[in-house]
Amino acid sequence: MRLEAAELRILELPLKFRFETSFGVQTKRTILLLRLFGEGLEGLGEGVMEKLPLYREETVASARYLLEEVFLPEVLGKDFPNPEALSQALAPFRGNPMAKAVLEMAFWDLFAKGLGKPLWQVLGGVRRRVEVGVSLGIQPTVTDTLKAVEKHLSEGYRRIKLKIKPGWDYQVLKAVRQAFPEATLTADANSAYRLFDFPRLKRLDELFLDYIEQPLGYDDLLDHARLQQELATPICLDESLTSSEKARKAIELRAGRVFNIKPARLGGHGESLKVHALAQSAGIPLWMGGMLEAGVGRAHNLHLATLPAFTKPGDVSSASRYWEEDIVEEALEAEEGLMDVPEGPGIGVHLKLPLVERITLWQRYMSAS
Ligand code: OSB
Ligand code: MG
Repeated sequence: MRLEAAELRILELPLKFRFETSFGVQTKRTILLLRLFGEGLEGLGEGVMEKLPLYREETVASARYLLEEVFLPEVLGKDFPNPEALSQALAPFRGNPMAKAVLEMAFWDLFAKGLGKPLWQVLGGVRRRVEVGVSLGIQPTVTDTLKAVEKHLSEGYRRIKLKIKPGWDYQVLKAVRQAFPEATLTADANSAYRLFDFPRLKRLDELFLDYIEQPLGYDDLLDHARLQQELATPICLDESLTSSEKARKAIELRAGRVFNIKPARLGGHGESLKVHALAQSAGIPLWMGGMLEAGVGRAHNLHLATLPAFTKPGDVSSASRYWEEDIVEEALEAEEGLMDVPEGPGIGVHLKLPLVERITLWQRYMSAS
Protein backbone atom coordinates (compact mmCIF):
# COMPACT_ATOMS: atom_id res chain seq x y z
CA MET A 1 0.00 0.00 0.00
CA ARG A 2 1.59 3.24 -1.17
CA LEU A 3 0.79 6.24 1.04
CA GLU A 4 -0.02 9.23 -1.11
CA ALA A 5 -1.45 11.88 1.21
CA ALA A 6 -2.70 12.62 4.69
CA GLU A 7 -5.11 15.05 6.27
CA LEU A 8 -4.61 15.81 9.94
CA ARG A 9 -7.28 17.71 11.89
CA ILE A 10 -7.97 18.79 15.42
CA LEU A 11 -11.68 18.62 16.29
CA GLU A 12 -13.57 19.65 19.38
CA LEU A 13 -16.66 17.70 20.42
CA PRO A 14 -18.67 18.42 23.61
CA LEU A 15 -19.50 15.44 25.84
CA LYS A 16 -23.13 14.97 26.96
CA PHE A 17 -21.93 14.34 30.50
CA ARG A 18 -19.29 15.65 32.86
CA PHE A 19 -16.75 12.83 33.26
CA GLU A 20 -14.90 13.02 36.57
CA THR A 21 -12.00 10.72 37.42
CA SER A 22 -9.32 10.80 40.11
CA PHE A 23 -7.16 12.88 37.74
CA GLY A 24 -9.68 15.51 36.66
CA VAL A 25 -12.89 16.43 34.87
CA GLN A 26 -13.62 16.15 31.14
CA THR A 27 -16.51 18.01 29.49
CA LYS A 28 -15.39 17.78 25.86
CA ARG A 29 -12.91 15.94 23.70
CA THR A 30 -10.17 17.48 21.64
CA ILE A 31 -9.70 14.93 18.90
CA LEU A 32 -6.78 14.43 16.56
CA LEU A 33 -8.25 12.90 13.40
CA LEU A 34 -6.14 11.43 10.61
CA ARG A 35 -7.33 10.60 7.10
CA LEU A 36 -4.69 8.62 5.27
CA PHE A 37 -4.94 8.23 1.49
CA GLY A 38 -3.46 5.55 -0.76
CA GLU A 39 -4.40 3.61 -3.90
CA GLY A 40 -7.76 5.38 -4.14
CA LEU A 41 -8.74 4.40 -0.58
CA GLU A 42 -8.97 6.23 2.74
CA GLY A 43 -7.95 4.99 6.19
CA LEU A 44 -9.03 6.65 9.43
CA GLY A 45 -7.33 7.05 12.79
CA GLU A 46 -8.38 8.88 15.97
CA GLY A 47 -6.07 10.11 18.71
CA VAL A 48 -7.06 9.55 22.34
CA MET A 49 -4.52 11.84 24.00
CA GLU A 50 -5.96 14.86 25.80
CA LYS A 51 -4.76 18.47 25.88
CA LEU A 52 -3.05 17.90 29.25
CA PRO A 53 -0.90 14.92 30.28
CA LEU A 54 -3.19 13.71 33.08
CA TYR A 55 -3.76 10.07 32.05
CA ARG A 56 -0.39 9.40 30.41
CA GLU A 57 2.33 11.80 29.25
CA GLU A 58 1.26 12.39 25.67
CA THR A 59 -0.82 15.41 24.67
CA VAL A 60 -2.71 16.57 21.58
CA ALA A 61 0.11 19.04 20.94
CA SER A 62 2.92 16.50 21.29
CA ALA A 63 1.15 14.05 19.00
CA ARG A 64 0.30 16.68 16.42
CA TYR A 65 3.94 17.80 16.36
CA LEU A 66 5.25 14.26 15.88
CA LEU A 67 2.69 13.32 13.23
CA GLU A 68 3.12 16.55 11.30
CA GLU A 69 6.86 17.00 11.53
CA VAL A 70 8.21 13.47 11.90
CA PHE A 71 5.94 10.45 11.36
CA LEU A 72 3.92 11.53 8.30
CA PRO A 73 6.98 12.94 6.43
CA GLU A 74 8.68 9.61 7.21
CA VAL A 75 5.96 7.47 5.60
CA LEU A 76 4.34 9.59 2.85
CA GLY A 77 5.40 8.55 -0.64
CA LYS A 78 6.50 5.13 0.58
CA ASP A 79 5.00 1.75 -0.07
CA PHE A 80 4.36 -0.57 2.90
CA PRO A 81 3.37 -4.18 2.21
CA ASN A 82 1.71 -4.55 5.63
CA PRO A 83 1.16 -2.76 8.98
CA GLU A 84 4.23 -4.40 10.51
CA ALA A 85 6.41 -2.72 7.86
CA LEU A 86 4.91 0.66 8.73
CA SER A 87 5.57 0.05 12.45
CA GLN A 88 9.19 -0.75 11.60
CA ALA A 89 9.51 2.68 9.99
CA LEU A 90 8.33 4.31 13.25
CA ALA A 91 10.30 2.01 15.57
CA PRO A 92 13.48 4.18 15.75
CA PHE A 93 11.43 6.90 17.47
CA ARG A 94 11.10 6.11 21.13
CA GLY A 95 7.89 6.08 23.14
CA ASN A 96 4.88 8.15 22.08
CA PRO A 97 2.64 5.13 21.46
CA MET A 98 -0.55 7.20 21.24
CA ALA A 99 0.85 9.41 18.49
CA LYS A 100 2.14 6.35 16.61
CA ALA A 101 -1.22 4.60 17.06
CA VAL A 102 -3.10 7.33 15.17
CA LEU A 103 -1.03 6.54 12.07
CA GLU A 104 -0.71 2.80 12.64
CA MET A 105 -4.45 2.29 13.13
CA ALA A 106 -5.34 4.45 10.11
CA PHE A 107 -2.95 2.25 8.13
CA TRP A 108 -4.67 -0.95 9.34
CA ASP A 109 -7.98 0.49 8.14
CA LEU A 110 -6.44 1.28 4.75
CA PHE A 111 -4.73 -2.13 4.58
CA ALA A 112 -7.97 -4.01 5.34
CA LYS A 113 -9.81 -1.89 2.75
CA GLY A 114 -7.08 -2.84 0.25
CA LEU A 115 -7.86 -6.50 0.98
CA GLY A 116 -11.60 -5.77 0.72
CA LYS A 117 -12.15 -7.26 4.19
CA PRO A 118 -13.51 -5.99 7.50
CA LEU A 119 -10.74 -5.14 9.94
CA TRP A 120 -11.89 -7.71 12.52
CA GLN A 121 -11.26 -10.52 10.06
CA VAL A 122 -7.80 -9.23 9.16
CA LEU A 123 -6.92 -8.95 12.87
CA GLY A 124 -8.03 -12.54 13.55
CA GLY A 125 -11.32 -11.87 15.36
CA VAL A 126 -13.71 -14.71 16.17
CA ARG A 127 -17.05 -12.91 16.74
CA ARG A 128 -19.17 -10.21 15.17
CA ARG A 129 -20.56 -8.63 18.32
CA VAL A 130 -18.89 -7.89 21.63
CA GLU A 131 -20.02 -7.72 25.26
CA VAL A 132 -19.96 -4.25 26.76
CA GLY A 133 -20.20 -2.45 30.08
CA VAL A 134 -20.01 1.20 31.15
CA SER A 135 -17.49 3.37 32.95
CA LEU A 136 -19.25 5.82 35.26
CA GLY A 137 -17.42 8.94 36.40
CA ILE A 138 -17.39 10.15 40.00
CA GLN A 139 -20.90 11.46 40.77
CA PRO A 140 -21.77 14.31 43.16
CA THR A 141 -23.43 11.95 45.69
CA VAL A 142 -23.94 8.27 46.51
CA THR A 143 -27.63 8.67 45.57
CA ASP A 144 -26.67 9.96 42.12
CA THR A 145 -24.33 6.99 41.76
CA LEU A 146 -27.07 4.50 42.65
CA LYS A 147 -29.37 6.11 40.08
CA ALA A 148 -26.72 5.97 37.36
CA VAL A 149 -25.91 2.32 38.12
CA GLU A 150 -29.59 1.36 38.08
CA LYS A 151 -30.14 3.16 34.75
CA HIS A 152 -27.24 1.43 32.99
CA LEU A 153 -28.01 -2.02 34.41
CA SER A 154 -31.59 -1.66 33.19
CA GLU A 155 -30.24 -0.78 29.73
CA GLY A 156 -28.55 -4.18 29.75
CA TYR A 157 -24.90 -3.23 30.25
CA ARG A 158 -23.01 -6.30 31.43
CA ARG A 159 -20.64 -4.64 33.86
CA ILE A 160 -20.54 -1.40 35.81
CA LYS A 161 -17.21 0.28 36.46
CA LEU A 162 -17.07 3.09 39.00
CA LYS A 163 -14.28 5.64 39.15
CA ILE A 164 -12.80 5.89 42.64
CA LYS A 165 -10.25 7.98 44.52
CA PRO A 166 -9.15 8.18 48.17
CA GLY A 167 -12.22 9.35 50.11
CA TRP A 168 -14.61 8.17 47.37
CA ASP A 169 -14.18 4.42 47.40
CA TYR A 170 -15.35 1.97 50.06
CA GLN A 171 -18.52 3.84 51.05
CA VAL A 172 -19.90 4.35 47.53
CA LEU A 173 -18.91 0.87 46.36
CA LYS A 174 -20.51 -0.71 49.42
CA ALA A 175 -23.78 1.16 48.80
CA VAL A 176 -23.79 -0.02 45.18
CA ARG A 177 -22.94 -3.59 46.16
CA GLN A 178 -25.77 -3.65 48.74
CA ALA A 179 -28.29 -2.30 46.24
CA PHE A 180 -27.13 -4.61 43.41
CA PRO A 181 -25.79 -7.80 44.99
CA GLU A 182 -25.59 -9.69 41.69
CA ALA A 183 -24.10 -6.98 39.46
CA THR A 184 -20.65 -7.36 37.93
CA LEU A 185 -18.89 -4.39 39.54
CA THR A 186 -15.39 -3.01 39.11
CA ALA A 187 -13.53 0.09 40.31
CA ASP A 188 -10.98 2.24 38.46
CA ALA A 189 -8.60 4.38 40.52
CA ASN A 190 -6.53 5.82 37.64
CA SER A 191 -3.37 5.63 39.81
CA ALA A 192 -4.79 7.56 42.78
CA TYR A 193 -3.32 5.32 45.52
CA ARG A 194 0.12 4.39 46.81
CA LEU A 195 1.28 1.16 48.39
CA PHE A 196 0.86 2.67 51.88
CA ASP A 197 -2.90 2.98 51.16
CA PHE A 198 -3.00 -0.83 51.45
CA PRO A 199 -5.47 -0.98 54.40
CA ARG A 200 -7.94 1.15 52.45
CA LEU A 201 -7.69 -1.06 49.37
CA LYS A 202 -7.84 -4.28 51.40
CA ARG A 203 -11.32 -3.31 52.66
CA LEU A 204 -12.59 -3.51 49.08
CA ASP A 205 -12.02 -7.29 49.12
CA GLU A 206 -15.33 -7.75 50.96
CA LEU A 207 -17.28 -6.20 48.03
CA PHE A 208 -16.53 -8.93 45.48
CA LEU A 209 -15.40 -6.62 42.71
CA ASP A 210 -14.51 -8.35 39.48
CA TYR A 211 -11.23 -6.38 39.60
CA ILE A 212 -9.68 -3.09 40.72
CA GLU A 213 -8.21 -1.17 37.81
CA GLN A 214 -4.81 0.58 38.07
CA PRO A 215 -4.79 1.46 41.77
CA LEU A 216 -1.10 2.49 41.88
CA GLY A 217 1.40 4.58 39.89
CA TYR A 218 0.76 5.17 36.18
CA ASP A 219 4.03 3.54 35.17
CA ASP A 220 4.35 1.06 38.01
CA LEU A 221 4.49 -2.73 37.91
CA LEU A 222 6.45 -3.71 41.02
CA ASP A 223 4.16 -2.16 43.64
CA HIS A 224 1.12 -3.56 41.83
CA ALA A 225 2.74 -7.00 42.14
CA ARG A 226 3.27 -6.46 45.87
CA LEU A 227 -0.32 -5.27 46.31
CA GLN A 228 -1.73 -8.16 44.25
CA GLN A 229 -0.04 -10.65 46.60
CA GLU A 230 -2.04 -9.20 49.50
CA LEU A 231 -5.42 -8.67 47.78
CA ALA A 232 -8.03 -11.31 46.99
CA THR A 233 -9.56 -8.98 44.38
CA PRO A 234 -7.75 -9.25 41.03
CA ILE A 235 -5.83 -6.16 39.90
CA CYS A 236 -6.38 -5.03 36.29
CA LEU A 237 -3.62 -2.97 34.68
CA ASP A 238 -4.47 -0.03 32.41
CA GLU A 239 -2.05 2.97 32.47
CA SER A 240 1.07 0.87 33.12
CA LEU A 241 0.66 -1.34 30.04
CA THR A 242 2.12 0.69 27.20
CA SER A 243 3.80 -2.07 25.17
CA SER A 244 4.13 -5.83 24.83
CA GLU A 245 7.44 -5.56 26.71
CA LYS A 246 5.62 -4.02 29.69
CA ALA A 247 2.99 -6.77 29.41
CA ARG A 248 5.69 -9.47 29.43
CA LYS A 249 7.19 -7.98 32.60
CA ALA A 250 3.77 -7.56 34.23
CA ILE A 251 3.07 -11.25 33.62
CA GLU A 252 6.45 -12.30 35.00
CA LEU A 253 6.00 -10.10 38.09
CA ARG A 254 2.34 -11.10 38.50
CA ALA A 255 1.46 -7.41 38.68
CA GLY A 256 -2.14 -8.01 37.62
CA ARG A 257 -4.52 -10.87 36.89
CA VAL A 258 -6.53 -8.98 34.23
CA PHE A 259 -5.40 -6.63 31.44
CA ASN A 260 -7.22 -3.69 29.91
CA ILE A 261 -6.29 -3.24 26.24
CA LYS A 262 -6.51 0.17 24.62
CA PRO A 263 -4.86 -0.10 21.23
CA ALA A 264 -4.10 3.63 21.26
CA ARG A 265 -2.17 3.32 24.55
CA LEU A 266 -0.13 0.39 23.19
CA GLY A 267 0.91 2.04 19.91
CA GLY A 268 -1.76 0.43 17.75
CA HIS A 269 -3.28 -2.86 16.67
CA GLY A 270 0.04 -4.62 15.96
CA GLU A 271 1.32 -4.17 19.51
CA SER A 272 -2.14 -5.09 20.85
CA LEU A 273 -1.98 -8.39 18.96
CA LYS A 274 1.35 -9.12 20.67
CA VAL A 275 -0.12 -8.41 24.11
CA HIS A 276 -3.14 -10.54 23.19
CA ALA A 277 -0.86 -13.49 22.37
CA LEU A 278 1.09 -13.10 25.64
CA ALA A 279 -2.10 -12.82 27.70
CA GLN A 280 -3.63 -15.80 25.97
CA SER A 281 -0.69 -18.05 26.79
CA ALA A 282 -0.54 -16.76 30.38
CA GLY A 283 -4.30 -17.24 30.91
CA ILE A 284 -4.91 -13.53 31.55
CA PRO A 285 -8.41 -12.35 30.54
CA LEU A 286 -8.61 -9.16 28.49
CA TRP A 287 -11.23 -6.48 28.01
CA MET A 288 -11.39 -3.51 25.67
CA GLY A 289 -10.87 -0.15 27.35
CA GLY A 290 -12.19 3.20 26.20
CA MET A 291 -10.96 6.78 26.10
CA LEU A 292 -14.30 8.47 25.37
CA GLU A 293 -13.68 7.87 21.68
CA ALA A 294 -15.76 9.32 18.87
CA GLY A 295 -16.89 7.00 16.06
CA VAL A 296 -13.52 6.33 14.45
CA GLY A 297 -11.74 5.24 17.64
CA ARG A 298 -14.82 3.38 18.89
CA ALA A 299 -15.04 1.40 15.62
CA HIS A 300 -11.34 0.46 15.82
CA ASN A 301 -11.84 -0.74 19.41
CA LEU A 302 -14.86 -2.84 18.45
CA HIS A 303 -12.95 -4.63 15.70
CA LEU A 304 -10.05 -5.49 18.01
CA ALA A 305 -12.40 -6.64 20.79
CA THR A 306 -13.52 -9.58 18.57
CA LEU A 307 -10.28 -11.45 19.34
CA PRO A 308 -10.65 -14.60 21.48
CA ALA A 309 -8.94 -13.50 24.73
CA PHE A 310 -11.37 -10.56 25.16
CA THR A 311 -13.53 -12.51 27.58
CA LYS A 312 -14.72 -9.68 29.86
CA PRO A 313 -17.15 -6.87 28.92
CA GLY A 314 -15.37 -3.75 27.65
CA ASP A 315 -15.82 0.01 28.07
CA VAL A 316 -17.21 0.42 24.55
CA SER A 317 -20.70 1.73 25.27
CA SER A 318 -23.26 3.37 22.96
CA ALA A 319 -22.02 6.46 21.09
CA SER A 320 -25.30 8.20 21.93
CA ARG A 321 -24.29 8.20 25.63
CA TYR A 322 -21.39 10.51 24.77
CA TRP A 323 -22.43 12.69 21.83
CA GLU A 324 -25.43 14.63 20.59
CA GLU A 325 -24.08 13.73 17.18
CA ASP A 326 -21.17 11.39 16.43
CA ILE A 327 -18.60 12.12 13.68
CA VAL A 328 -19.52 8.94 11.76
CA GLU A 329 -22.69 8.00 9.91
CA GLU A 330 -23.06 4.53 11.41
CA ALA A 331 -24.78 4.31 14.81
CA LEU A 332 -22.53 2.42 17.23
CA GLU A 333 -25.12 1.40 19.80
CA ALA A 334 -25.35 -1.38 22.38
CA GLU A 335 -28.41 -3.55 22.75
CA GLU A 336 -28.81 -5.82 25.76
CA GLY A 337 -25.13 -5.28 26.53
CA LEU A 338 -23.93 -6.35 23.10
CA MET A 339 -22.52 -4.23 20.30
CA ASP A 340 -22.33 -5.22 16.66
CA VAL A 341 -19.03 -4.69 14.89
CA PRO A 342 -19.51 -2.40 11.86
CA GLU A 343 -19.68 -4.24 8.55
CA GLY A 344 -17.94 -3.51 5.27
CA PRO A 345 -14.23 -3.19 4.43
CA GLY A 346 -11.82 -1.77 7.03
CA ILE A 347 -13.38 -0.25 10.15
CA GLY A 348 -16.71 0.05 8.31
CA VAL A 349 -17.61 3.60 9.38
CA HIS A 350 -17.77 6.76 7.28
CA LEU A 351 -17.09 10.34 8.37
CA LYS A 352 -19.88 12.90 8.41
CA LEU A 353 -17.73 15.43 6.59
CA PRO A 354 -19.98 18.48 7.02
CA LEU A 355 -20.03 17.91 10.81
CA VAL A 356 -16.29 17.27 10.87
CA GLU A 357 -15.76 20.56 8.98
CA ARG A 358 -17.93 22.44 11.46
CA ILE A 359 -16.02 21.23 14.52
CA THR A 360 -12.52 21.49 13.04
CA LEU A 361 -10.22 23.87 14.95
CA TRP A 362 -7.13 23.24 12.82
CA GLN A 363 -6.20 21.17 9.78
CA ARG A 364 -3.31 20.41 7.48
CA TYR A 365 -3.19 18.46 4.25
CA MET A 366 0.12 16.80 3.34
CA SER A 367 0.99 14.96 0.17
CA ALA A 368 3.94 12.89 -0.99
CA SER A 369 6.27 15.28 -2.77
O1 OSB B 1 -9.01 4.79 32.81
O2 OSB B 1 -10.28 3.73 31.51
C1 OSB B 1 -9.81 4.80 31.90
C2 OSB B 1 -11.53 7.69 30.07
C3 OSB B 1 -10.48 8.56 29.90
C4 OSB B 1 -9.25 8.22 30.42
C5 OSB B 1 -9.07 7.00 31.10
C6 OSB B 1 -10.13 6.12 31.24
C7 OSB B 1 -11.39 6.49 30.75
C8 OSB B 1 -12.58 5.69 30.94
C9 OSB B 1 -13.72 5.93 29.97
O3 OSB B 1 -12.76 4.93 31.86
C10 OSB B 1 -14.18 4.74 29.25
C11 OSB B 1 -15.11 5.15 28.13
O4 OSB B 1 -16.30 5.27 28.36
O5 OSB B 1 -14.62 5.38 26.99
MG1 MG C 1 -8.68 2.83 33.44
